[in-house]
Amino acid sequence: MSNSEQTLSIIKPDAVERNLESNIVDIFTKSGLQIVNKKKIHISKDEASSFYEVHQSKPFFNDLCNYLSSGPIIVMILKGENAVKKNREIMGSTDPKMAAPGTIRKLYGISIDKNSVHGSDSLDNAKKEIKFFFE
Ligand code: IDP
Ligand code: MG
Repeated sequence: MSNSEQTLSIIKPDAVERNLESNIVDIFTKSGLQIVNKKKIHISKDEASSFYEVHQSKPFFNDLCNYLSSGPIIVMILKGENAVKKNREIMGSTDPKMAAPGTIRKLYGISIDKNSVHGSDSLDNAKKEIKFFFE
């Protein structure tokens, strides 16, 4: 049975700054995820706060929003079989120190806050996040 999905991926400022776009895109495409849309943008702190709204009560919320708006990011729609789960597996754990070998966060993440990529955590959130950046 085919279960093609779309999910949202973001290459965060720390990875854009280090020119890791093509390395990260290669990891996705080699794993069978297709990039159906991609753009480089620089969002405001208000936009970052709106995107990360679910985390507004967390102690790291302010830093998180400052960080995501600190420089250019690359937002992408990934498409493929079980794309939401597959993207999360390819990304690795939130904390790069805990991430499995070969994952993007293990390869490139600097710290829990500068962890190089974002990925939607459910199909529902994927739809909302794609809408947020692409509609
Ligand atoms: P995720 O990106 O793996 O889905 P979330 O729990 O949704 O992780 O957190 C969103 C982002 O907030 C993380 O990617 C990370 O950059 C940041 N973050 C999460 N937990 C912490 C923390 O304990 N300290 C600082 N930043 C954090
Ligand atoms: Mg998350």
